[in-house]
Amino acid sequence: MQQLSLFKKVDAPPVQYIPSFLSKEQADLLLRHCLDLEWQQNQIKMLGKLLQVPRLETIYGDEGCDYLYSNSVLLTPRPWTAPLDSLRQSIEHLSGYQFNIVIGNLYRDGRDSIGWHSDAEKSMGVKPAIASLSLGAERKFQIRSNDKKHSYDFWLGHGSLLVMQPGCQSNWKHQVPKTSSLIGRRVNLTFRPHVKGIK
Ligand SMILES: O=C(O)CCC(=O)C(=O)O
Repeated sequence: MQQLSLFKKVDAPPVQYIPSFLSKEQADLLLRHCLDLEWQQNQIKMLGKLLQVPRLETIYGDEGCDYLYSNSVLLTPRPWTAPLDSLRQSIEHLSGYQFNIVIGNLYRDGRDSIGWHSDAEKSMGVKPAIASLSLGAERKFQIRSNDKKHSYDFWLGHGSLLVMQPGCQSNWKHQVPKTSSLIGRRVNLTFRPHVKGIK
């Protein structure tokens, strides 16, 4: 399996990118399944204002793994679907990490995005590993060091997997910026650990 590891390079983010984690046929099937999941338009409180999150979101996972982010959006998991659970097991097998939840983002077109952030919610425990699977339209994923001295761009393609290793969230931020290109839908699934009972 072709795999790109940057994390042995000095000043590179601790990530591994596997462009063809899924075959095209597997990725097409999974995309169809994901488009039928329960997606919701959430609102986030920022600077005292309630704004629409610029993408649709969903969460599946173990019971008791509610996920609160930005002290504002609470996601309560639905039970695993069979395809998501089987994907979780393949990713656990490959990466050696364990995951209790998967958060989905549906980017309807190039206007949908996620801004600079790190995923450091207490509910994931200390130094979580996060595995991010992409389906549909290719989008630019940017990652930069907290001191802004180092930055890298990845083009996350259909069926690819990006594993953010422990420590990545403490020292690096990432985003998927808006684009004016006419592009189609993209689904991103981030498999995460969760310390049950902590929000
Ligand atoms: O869509 C992506 O590739 C990134 C998603 C992300 O950063 C997140 O869910 O926290």
